[in-house]
Amino acid sequence: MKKVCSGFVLLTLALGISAGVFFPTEVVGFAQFGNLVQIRELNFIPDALTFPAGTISVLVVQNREDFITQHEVWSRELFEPGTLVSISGSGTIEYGYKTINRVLLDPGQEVVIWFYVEKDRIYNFHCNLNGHAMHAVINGS
Ligand SMILES: [Cu+2]
Repeated sequence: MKKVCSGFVLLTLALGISAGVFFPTEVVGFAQFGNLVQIRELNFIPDALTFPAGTISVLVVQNREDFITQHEVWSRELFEPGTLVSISGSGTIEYGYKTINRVLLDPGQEVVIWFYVEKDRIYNFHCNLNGHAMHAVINGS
């Protein structure tokens, strides 16, 4: 299962970079960084990450709960215009007015978030679904 998922991420990276699907051509060379967060037992693991500033990076969040626990990923900073480049994956993306509200993840689902990392910027993401109080943070440095 783990190999299939990392294969999917690599395929996504390869397709995005080679086809230029997700990026304007001038930033293709910078899209080299990615990190994986898994959700287990009502936690984002890891819950603190550092991404290189000045890059378009990819964050993959996977729901890996053993039981039927749905989670959400919502983030003011990641989803705001000017930050978010592309979003995909098997989760359910909910759109608001001109922006993305959140992504719902059932066990086994994942979201792939491409975003522009600014220096010294903090990107929080959360799940408050069904009384959860889950939080993780990405630092741009
Ligand atoms: Cu949750």
